[in-house]
Amino acid sequence: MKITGAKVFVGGPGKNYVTLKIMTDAGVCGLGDATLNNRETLPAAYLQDYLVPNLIGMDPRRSEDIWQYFYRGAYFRRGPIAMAAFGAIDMALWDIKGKLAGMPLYDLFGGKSRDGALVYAHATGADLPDLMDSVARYVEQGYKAVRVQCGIPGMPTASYAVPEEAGGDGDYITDFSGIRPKTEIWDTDRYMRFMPGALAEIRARFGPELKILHDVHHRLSPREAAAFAKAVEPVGLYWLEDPTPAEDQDALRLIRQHSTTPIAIGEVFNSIWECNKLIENELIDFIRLAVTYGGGITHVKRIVDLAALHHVRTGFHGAPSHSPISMAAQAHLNAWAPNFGIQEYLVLGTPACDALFPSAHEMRDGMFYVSDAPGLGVDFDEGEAAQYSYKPGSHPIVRLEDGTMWNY
Ligand code: CS2
Ligand code: MG
Repeated sequence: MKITGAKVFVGGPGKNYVTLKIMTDAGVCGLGDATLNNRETLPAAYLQDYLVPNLIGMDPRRSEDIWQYFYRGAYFRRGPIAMAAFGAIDMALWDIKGKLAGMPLYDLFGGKSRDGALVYAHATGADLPDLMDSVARYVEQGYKAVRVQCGIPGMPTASYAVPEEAGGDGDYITDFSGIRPKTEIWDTDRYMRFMPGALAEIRARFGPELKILHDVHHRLSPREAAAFAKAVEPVGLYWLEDPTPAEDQDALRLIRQHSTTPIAIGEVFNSIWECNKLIENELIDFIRLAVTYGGGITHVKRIVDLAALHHVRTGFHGAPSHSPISMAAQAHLNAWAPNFGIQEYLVLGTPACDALFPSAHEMRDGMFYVSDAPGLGVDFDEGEAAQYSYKPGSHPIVRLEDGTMWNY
């Protein structure tokens, strides 16, 4: 069996999805997602210029060897751009594998460990009353877990994932107002003084059952993160996410020494080598790598297996920057993984998105039910895709009030 061709598409409704379609002489096609939010054209170029020409003629069933060929053959291996490109190819080859076998991917991994996978939604508010209304709306819709992000009194601009005005939710992930990013101003002291109390008020309002998650988004030093994690211990968070930049994996020891608040890290990582110490030393409770820029199913499944040995559960990244293709790949891993935790889920199901990526996956009562169709269980409508193209856009950048560059 041979790969006969591959196409790369950039664009989508409100997102620069990077979609890979691999064709074979068996008449079976596979789909992959190479969307790297904020830098979408780069994995697309890596695929088009270097990887697709080499794919032609390869046997699509040899997904492991093809992964090794591109990873080791790159020489300058790893990094989000390369791993997103490898990841898309890997997802597409697994999709083909499932279609050839007539089986949904979860069956190829070892079968289902659960029917429904717990998901969490993104509640946000310009201030605490606005956030409370947002949480109430998701609880009303049946969500059992909600991430909460709040405007901080006195903060010079809106903070991460927070609307400027009450009632908005906006697309805080990629701002398509051009390639020059907007600037967000951050002040840690105001955040540290306000947020623990806000989280306690949310717990008091919604009771002990609701799973409450909060994303610090890399903004604190290890010591500040330890103090914050300690302060919110009584809230009983489901997880505190990215409390401090985790390139310095050892920094997480300080948090562990001061708090039992569960820690989730990993969405900015792209290989096992960036998180193996966090997992082996049990410095985190959830690993968040995304199948897309985590190098695809083959590589991320290795990380899930390592995590299972160390009581670390999965909590795959699932921001709007992920297309329904990688969300489907993660949904199959979520159905199978013995150490599944939770899946981030921003409502992808707009009519335009469903028209571009038809699938039979289901979301109800805060649980995601993966399709039983062979392969990934998601399709891609090239006719729909023709109306979309790349739109320059970028995340904001963040500065402190004195102008110092900070972490977005
Ligand atoms: C966030 C992401 O979903 C999350 O946990 O950290 O939405 C992140 O802000 C974006 O992926 C950045 O592109
Ligand atoms: Mg995050």
